[in-house]
Amino acid sequence: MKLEKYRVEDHNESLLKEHHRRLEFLKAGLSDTESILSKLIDFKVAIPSWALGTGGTRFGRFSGGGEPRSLEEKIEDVGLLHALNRSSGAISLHIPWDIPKQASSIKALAAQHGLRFDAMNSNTFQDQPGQAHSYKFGSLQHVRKEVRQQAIDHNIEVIRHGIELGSESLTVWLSDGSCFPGQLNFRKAFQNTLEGLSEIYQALPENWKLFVEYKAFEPNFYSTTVGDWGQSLLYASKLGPKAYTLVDLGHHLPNANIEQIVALLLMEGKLGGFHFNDSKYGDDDLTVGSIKPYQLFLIFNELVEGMDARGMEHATDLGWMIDASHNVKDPLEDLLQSVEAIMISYAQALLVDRKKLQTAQQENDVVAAQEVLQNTFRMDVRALVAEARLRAGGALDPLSFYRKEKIREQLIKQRGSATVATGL
Ligand code: PSV
Ligand code: MN
Repeated sequence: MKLEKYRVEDHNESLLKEHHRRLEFLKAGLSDTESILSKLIDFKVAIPSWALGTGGTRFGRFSGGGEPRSLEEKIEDVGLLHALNRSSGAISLHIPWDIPKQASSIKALAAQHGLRFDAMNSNTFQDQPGQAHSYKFGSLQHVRKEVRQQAIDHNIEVIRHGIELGSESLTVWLSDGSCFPGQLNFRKAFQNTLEGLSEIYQALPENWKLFVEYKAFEPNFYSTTVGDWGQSLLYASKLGPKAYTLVDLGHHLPNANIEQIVALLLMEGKLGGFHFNDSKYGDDDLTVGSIKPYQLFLIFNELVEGMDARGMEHATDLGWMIDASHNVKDPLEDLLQSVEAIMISYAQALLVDRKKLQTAQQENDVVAAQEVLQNTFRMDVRALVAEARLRAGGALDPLSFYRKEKIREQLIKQRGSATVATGL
């Protein structure tokens, strides 16, 4: 489904007056909005190919209809998001859920929508039909060499797919671990995993990065072999300069101080990328910013501060991706909300008065430091984000446009109401 440009222009026209009123009000209280606007325009968040269908739980899955039936349709969906918000200019594929049959035509289709391929994701947490060895007791950690080798070969194949598509990174998330005390020799599991990751690392092209994603629990509930940022950093440091830690917001133990983790990983030059989502209890995969928006802002605050301290390019030096898939919303509406939440937090973080904050910190003025952060967090920056979208050719209010144009209804008409996208 392709958006007619004039429909977006009509939509923008109808909202322009009110938009200008809000923007002028906001700008009146800010000193330099142009540099912030250009950063917002440059910032793109990758959409995972598995978030375009309704997510399921082990209790069931309730498809909303019109889900993409193929990789081509997933690319069309991300293209649609990008046309609306101009901030979703990349797609991240999971193999084997989305194996490109003909890489050149898939690449060309993505380019037509202005999309590039972000990190490739391997999958050694599920058994695939016809697979020789089971991952029931882990993949890279496995006690048997042939299982480890199968997992290594799979990751190398994922890299090959990625090269054909122009991707430049591989994210490895392992569900490896144990469910009961005594099941695993922790040291041997670590060493096997490191050995496997090293072989995968050797297969990376020169310009590629390897992201080692950690997760404290699920599907293993006693131990996880890449369980936290410390373990991930240990692997990444031993592997070499192309290996980095990837932070997924839902993968921590309750109340972890994620902003501090981010700050230290950045300081060490070992933060590679991000999986955004939100949660109340664990890896809930809810819409970004729907539960803990202040935490999201605090994380962005550290990201901006830490990246600036190292002279990094915000838009390109880290991998930015959403990783969510829940079961009640229209996935495209959910993704529009998630990207908006990310842009709002990023904009707010750019507006933090760093000098004032630093002075407050130096003077141990706890109250003033808190005021700096909370004053910024309470600022309504939506007009600034909308202005960036407008200048980039997107819709002033993507969600209302999506609803008014009945995009889901059109997708259902095209694809049917019983389609099921690949993924979890
Ligand atoms: C695991 O929970 C995870 O966050 C990893 O990134 C996976 O690749 C993704 O979700 C999809 O299942
Ligand atoms: Mn993830």
